Amino acid sequence: MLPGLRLDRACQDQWRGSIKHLRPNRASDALALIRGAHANDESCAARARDLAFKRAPHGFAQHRSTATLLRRLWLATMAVALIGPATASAQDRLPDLAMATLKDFTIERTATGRKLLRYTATVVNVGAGRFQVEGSRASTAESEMSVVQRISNDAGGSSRRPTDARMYFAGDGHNHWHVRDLEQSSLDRLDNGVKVGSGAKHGFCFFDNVAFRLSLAGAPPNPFYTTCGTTGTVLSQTMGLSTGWGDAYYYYLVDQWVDITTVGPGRYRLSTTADPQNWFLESSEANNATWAELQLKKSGSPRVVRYGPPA
Ligand SMILES: [Ca+2]
Ligand SMILES: [Ca+2]
Ligand SMILES: [Zn+2]
Repeated sequence: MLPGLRLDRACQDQWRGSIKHLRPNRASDALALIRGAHANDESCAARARDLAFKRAPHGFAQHRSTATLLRRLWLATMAVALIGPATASAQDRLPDLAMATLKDFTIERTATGRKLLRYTATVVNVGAGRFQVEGSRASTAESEMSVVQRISNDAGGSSRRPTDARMYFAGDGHNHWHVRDLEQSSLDRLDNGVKVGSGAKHGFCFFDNVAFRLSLAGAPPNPFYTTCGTTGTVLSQTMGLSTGWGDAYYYYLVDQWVDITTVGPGRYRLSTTADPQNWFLESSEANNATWAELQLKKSGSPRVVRYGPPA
């Protein structure tokens, strides 16, 4: 069996386009595809060879120079057939975003007379797999990057999944990359549910900076993701949260508040939701929000009445 042969969804994504353009029995098409496959991920190469061979078996036979290749193709095809069922059942290891208990509620009165409810929110990954997003753009003429989610599986492979999420650089006085609206907060009246405010923060630069639950299977003992990228000119940027790790936005950070200038004393619920637009695939989409019920006073810090479910 050839080493490293594996089928996964990433391969299919990677080669679907090329394979579609393969003309039956055109060895040149198939050879071009195979050469490309060799230059890429070996695990995907087997898949590509297999499909190329199926489309152009006679074409190959006409090429004397491809005799060796043909033998390899047979091996690859057999190997794929042999290990196909096992690897086809490779299970995705999905991340699971959730919010840790909200804390550090404080009131800021600004020089311009505004009243801001500040708080610390921590997004965590409690899933079996890492949460990884990959931004990319064609050139620096594009100010934003489109974002794919990379999903790992238990066979050691991974696949890429397109999303509607966007990445952008700076914008909040920070020279780093942000994923827009990874979290969203809402302040609602407790008695009638009417929304009275929302979180001001829209840009999220995240990485492993809070050890949240390292007892989870697959949680690395040390941070794996350590930056969200500080170079504005790059064409691609990866961000992520490992299993068991979290990323905290502390109450004193830029935009980490809800404006309550016109909100009177009383009871309110502050809710924060991870991935509110559901751009990212997770093992559970039902645990993404947490909340705290607060007694807002005329003056002084808010009192926490009770907490919603933590991650
Ligand atoms: Ca979740
Ligand atoms: Ca989601
Ligand atoms: Zn920032």
